[in-house]
Amino acid sequence: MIAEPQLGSSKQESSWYLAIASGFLCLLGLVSSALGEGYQVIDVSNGGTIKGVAIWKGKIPTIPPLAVKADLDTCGETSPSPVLKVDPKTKGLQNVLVYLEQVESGKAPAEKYWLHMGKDESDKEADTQVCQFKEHILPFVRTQQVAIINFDPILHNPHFFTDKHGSVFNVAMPTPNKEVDKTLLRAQGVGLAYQCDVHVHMSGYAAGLDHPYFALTDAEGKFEISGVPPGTYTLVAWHEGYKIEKMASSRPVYDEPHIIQMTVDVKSKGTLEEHFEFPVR
Ligand SMILES: [Cu+2]
Repeated sequence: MIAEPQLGSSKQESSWYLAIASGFLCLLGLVSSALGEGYQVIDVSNGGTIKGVAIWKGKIPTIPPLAVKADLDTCGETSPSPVLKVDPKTKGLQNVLVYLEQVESGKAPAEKYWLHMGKDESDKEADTQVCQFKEHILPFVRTQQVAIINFDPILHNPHFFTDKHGSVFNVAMPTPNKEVDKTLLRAQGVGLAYQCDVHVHMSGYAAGLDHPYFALTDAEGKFEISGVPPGTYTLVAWHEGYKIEKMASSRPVYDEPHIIQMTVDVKSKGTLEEHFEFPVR
């Protein structure tokens, strides 16, 4: 039996383990990108751009607010549902994760990817809300740090899971404005659940990717991915399920995500425009 690297307690040991393991796979001539270390940062001077919009077609469902079960004095009795945000004017759908499925080399990832919890009283422009994750969908590059901060004066407990529902990271954050940085190598793939253990209405989805070619649609459904090395890729547009199938431990369990896939051919310095329509069923 091979011991699984434990993150956190022996980071250095894990790094050595990973370095040795990926070196071994290279020697065998196997793909070494299984853990994200295979992505190579290169200078992309001739990169193309993929941009476009995600649109909600048909009637916009009304999603009821979620009941709050703890810290009602701070959080209120209900919280707006985060699962479906459609701009009534443009029908633009927010929080669609648009990403390239596999990229071997390209632009550098960000140093950190942020997850904010609670209301940032010092920054009125920050679009943060009490007892809510600002980043309901949180894509990040697995080799980089995820920086987590809680602005609220109450305990939030962000808890990340793998695609097999194993626990990746779980930390109590009782102190307002204190940043915790963590590398979540084991969080691999799209649609990985995360939640606050204290508040059943606080949940979201992380996406641990090996490369930085992804974007979230904004309030009008728009997205843009730039600096893409010329080539043929699979482009995916992912949106979470929004229908509550059942409740489990007072938490809503939603139906399957809505996924659109297509092949795109990115030309040197070219711009592709794509239009996604949701829902897909
Ligand atoms: Cu919480």
